[in-house]
Amino acid sequence: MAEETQEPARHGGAHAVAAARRHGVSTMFTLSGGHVFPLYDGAVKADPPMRLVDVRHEQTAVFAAEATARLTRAPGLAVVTAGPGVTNAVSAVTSAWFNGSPVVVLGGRAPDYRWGSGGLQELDHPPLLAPVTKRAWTEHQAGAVGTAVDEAFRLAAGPHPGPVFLDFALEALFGDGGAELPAGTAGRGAPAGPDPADVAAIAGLLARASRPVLVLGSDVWLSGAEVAARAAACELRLPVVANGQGRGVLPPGHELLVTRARPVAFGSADLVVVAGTPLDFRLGYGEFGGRDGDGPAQVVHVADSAGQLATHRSLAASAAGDLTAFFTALASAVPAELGRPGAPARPAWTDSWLPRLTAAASQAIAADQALLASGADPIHPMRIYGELARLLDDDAVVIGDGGDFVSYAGKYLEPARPGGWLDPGPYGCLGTGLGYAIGARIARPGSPVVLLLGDGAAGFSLMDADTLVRHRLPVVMICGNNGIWALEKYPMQALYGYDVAADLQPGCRYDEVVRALGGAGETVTRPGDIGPALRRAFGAGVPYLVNVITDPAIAYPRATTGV
Ligand SMILES: Cc1ncc(C[n+]2csc(CCOP(=O)(O)OP(=O)(O)O)c2C)c(N)n1
Ligand SMILES: [Mg+2]
Repeated sequence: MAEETQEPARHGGAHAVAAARRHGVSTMFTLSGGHVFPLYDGAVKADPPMRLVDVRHEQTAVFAAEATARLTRAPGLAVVTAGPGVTNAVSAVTSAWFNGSPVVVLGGRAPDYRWGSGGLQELDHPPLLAPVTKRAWTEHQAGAVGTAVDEAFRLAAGPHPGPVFLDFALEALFGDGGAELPAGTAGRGAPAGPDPADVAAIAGLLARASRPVLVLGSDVWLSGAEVAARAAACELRLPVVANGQGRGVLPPGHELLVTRARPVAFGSADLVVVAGTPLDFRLGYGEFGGRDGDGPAQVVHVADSAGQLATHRSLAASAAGDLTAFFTALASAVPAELGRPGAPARPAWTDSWLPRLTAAASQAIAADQALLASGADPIHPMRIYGELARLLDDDAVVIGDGGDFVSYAGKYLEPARPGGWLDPGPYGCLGTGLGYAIGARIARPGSPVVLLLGDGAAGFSLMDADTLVRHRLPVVMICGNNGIWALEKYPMQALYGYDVAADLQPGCRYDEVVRALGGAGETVTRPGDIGPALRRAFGAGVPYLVNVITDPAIAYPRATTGV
């Protein structure tokens, strides 16, 4: 096809692509199907063309879009074909729903003119997607596709962010939408700040607290409040426990970072202020205090929007609205409360509570060192993290997909910067790995991307190492290969005294899978070989899987399975 004769496309697909671009989208993650061809044609013929990354499972496409959203804090885009393309995407859409990730999923759909006659993949998708999206609907008119996609992106990115699903009747996508494509950049309204009275109430509680703790969750990063949160914590000298993508808001070794002193911090606090994360199972459902004769703690919940505030437990106070505005206001409101009736002239917690937590955190970190350097053979999984921590750049993106293997990482790898740690979040869906790695590699072209895979987790998405190879996306993959589904095997043994359906192939060569797909890798069985293998992986410049055979007898010391 001669370029000079190429007409700009004007079908619904071209309108959809132009509208997505207005919202900053530069990559479309997808798996092919005839129902969505106009979206590809629109991407190819856009000026400049939109990058297409074609993957091996729709779930991977949506996970990649979600990783983009979680790392860039701008909406990600996935395109899936009608019927099975959409249903295959559902677990990943649900993960984005639980994580509050702005993701737009555009779906193909059987034509309206034959609806009800048994067309290929004729399924009404929105009712399936409605419970796990901010909105799920169908656009039927070609001329309205651009407006509908614009609306989808606005909704996805608005507070509280989340996935949006939109499918198009075949006629709408293939039909003529007109010559005028959506243009320019979509403006974003400034988010509303919290009610000053709510901030004042929280400041009053803090000024009167003896043993407060501030919890910083993923939404602190996702809403761009990490600088204000750090400033407020430092200004008020509040001990901080970090969660999810909030990890790294305070760097490792910071005197206020007491995540490793969690049992004391949560058990003995008299006030816990939780910002930017739900009071879910990861935070003991918001029940704090009560340790060693201490009374229950008062709980404050702060969220980016009112709908996110906990309703399952009573709160001493709460605030909803832009988190940057919240932290900025809090930093000046607390000093104003000090010295008022019932409040000391200076914060009560800096004398003994903060030093107690700092000491407990340092002690826990010191106690890890032996296992992080473990010479045990078979390999103790913590030795992998001891080796990895030495090689990680500050701007690395670390992704965890697995059971016990990733629990170790969550506890012992402390990210240097916020946003760089991607776990599946509260939906706990195995299989995020390759999709997150693909999205991360594209969103952070200058940063090392490390994917930690349990051997069980690897089975869900490892075929997408092929996508890494085809699209030249070098990622370091580390498989913690214990030959079992450890996070299920040990709990089942504890409950029943035996286990079933919990064994995998011992020593399976997942590195050979990646090699067969065109990448590289190796298997490591001795602790001293881990470091050199990881160095080879970081230097390889191609997708590389280090398959570390670990000791299946080691179970992560877990207080609860969350069930
Ligand atoms: C899609 C999905 N299926 C099943 C589970 C239940 N599950 C949680 S952890 C786990 C075991 C993971 O095994 P592996 O990845 O090998 O890590 P290990 O615990 O052995 O370190 C399973 C099956 C889940 N969370 N998600
Ligand atoms: Mg395993």
